[in-house]
Amino acid sequence: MKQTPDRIFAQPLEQVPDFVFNEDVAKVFPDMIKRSVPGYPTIVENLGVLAGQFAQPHSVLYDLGCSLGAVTQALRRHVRSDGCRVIAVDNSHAMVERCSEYLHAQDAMFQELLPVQVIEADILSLEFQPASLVALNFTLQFIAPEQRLALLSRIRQTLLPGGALILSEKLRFEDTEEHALLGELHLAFKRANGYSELEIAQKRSAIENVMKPDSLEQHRERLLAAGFSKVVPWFQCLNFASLIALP
Ligand code: GEK
Repeated sequence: MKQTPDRIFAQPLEQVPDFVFNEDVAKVFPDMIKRSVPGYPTIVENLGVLAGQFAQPHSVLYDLGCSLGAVTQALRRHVRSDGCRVIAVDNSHAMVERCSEYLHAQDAMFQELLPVQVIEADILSLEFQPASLVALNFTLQFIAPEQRLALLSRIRQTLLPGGALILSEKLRFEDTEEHALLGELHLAFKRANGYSELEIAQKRSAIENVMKPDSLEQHRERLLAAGFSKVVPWFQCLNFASLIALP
């Protein structure tokens, strides 16, 4: 399927507003995330593969901050346990509307796909059901830092034995040189994907108040404080990484 190209920040803006997941973003999202997040297609596909190892029969799998449902689709491709169902949640109306359309189109075309419920809700006020897999694929970084521990603690409590949380995030680095180097290399990645200096600068200024990355050390400490027993990084590409957290 041809993806609509992301040109959101291509024209000079007098004032760059804070980034929001609105209709304009939802329209170009697959192109935007692929050209902005190094390793995104690999993370999404393998998140499905990993989920296949942790999913317990007859349990719920959560895709939190699902956007257009890329992770849910990977779960559908890889999870083979009996009786699982996916609950995909996002608080952006535009995302949820498109996500539901895509997933229901799949339902109409293929049989025996995992059932999916798409919910428009804030994950901070969601009542979790017992689950064997929770995916937070580049979502936690948009949650206010002071709310992150409480959310992770509730996710920990909802996880069944044998299950896992898979957490993907942009990272910051405590070593200043490492932070600067990986930041520069990320800019090179964006330029190589066709973003202009203007687009890069305007996107950065739109997102800086909205998305607050943590370091790997902060993630590990917070996950342990939330009650997880083990934190295992399984993927890193430049300043983007994904972790498995075990209950
Ligand atoms: C993917 N996982 O394609 N409650 C619910 N949703 C939220 C909240 C919240 N409090 N805060 C932010 N979101 C996807 C990509 S994008 C990452 C995830 C990115 C949602 C927000 O509306 C957006 O759709 C998503 O989290 C973050 O694998 O754009 O860098």
